[in-house]
Amino acid sequence: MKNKKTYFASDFHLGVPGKKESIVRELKIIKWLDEIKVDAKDIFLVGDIFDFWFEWNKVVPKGNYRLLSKLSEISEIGIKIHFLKGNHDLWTFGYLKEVGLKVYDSDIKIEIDGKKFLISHGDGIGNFDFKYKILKKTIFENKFFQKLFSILHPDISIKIANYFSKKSRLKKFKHDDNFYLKKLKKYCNKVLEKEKIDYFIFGHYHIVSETKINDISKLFILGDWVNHNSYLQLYEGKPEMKKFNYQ
Ligand SMILES: [Mn+2]
Repeated sequence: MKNKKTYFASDFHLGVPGKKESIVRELKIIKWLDEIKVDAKDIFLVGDIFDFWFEWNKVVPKGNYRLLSKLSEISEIGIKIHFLKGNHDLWTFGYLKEVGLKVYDSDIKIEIDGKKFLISHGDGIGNFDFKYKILKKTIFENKFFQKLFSILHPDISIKIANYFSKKSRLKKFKHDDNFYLKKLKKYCNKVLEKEKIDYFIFGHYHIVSETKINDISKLFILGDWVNHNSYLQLYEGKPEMKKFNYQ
């Protein structure tokens, strides 16, 4: 049983809505990590772990110490931790590697337990949200704007970022869950025209969902840890959506 399982979770959004609530959530996540470190081989953090993260050349944001040190401890005992950038925490430039995480800039295609996975934070995929896609390409992922942002004093830039991050969260879910599910299913089907994928794993939408795409393929949306405490467990190629019960 030891170190046989793979775990997937996303959207911790640490930092919001305020310090107090965020620390409660952080401690809950740490309890979960302590529980799964007993049998985990790989842990995939599928984006938006931090509600806002930005790294300057010589400066990282305060906070999140407990989670970062727990992740470091876990990686040191030999569990691989994979960190996919989300739309809230894409500005990491090396520090998280020091913590022991393997950081990915884009989607992961990987084979685990003989199954083919496509793992993605899930923002900006599929045939919708065109405005956001343009914004992401031209501003968020733009080196020039990142440089410009980094010139400001961190106390000021973090304040600005938090303002926009709150605003984007309020605007985020224009449509209901079914709208996104339908669009994501369509996206999966399109991918399947070109290659075989057993399991699609997405975060971002704060929906907990296990959806059949066809006889072989399934789509899992990981939910979040703001409302759901949800995660996916893979054991001997069998995926299972679970919820962490925190006393
Ligand atoms: Mn997101």
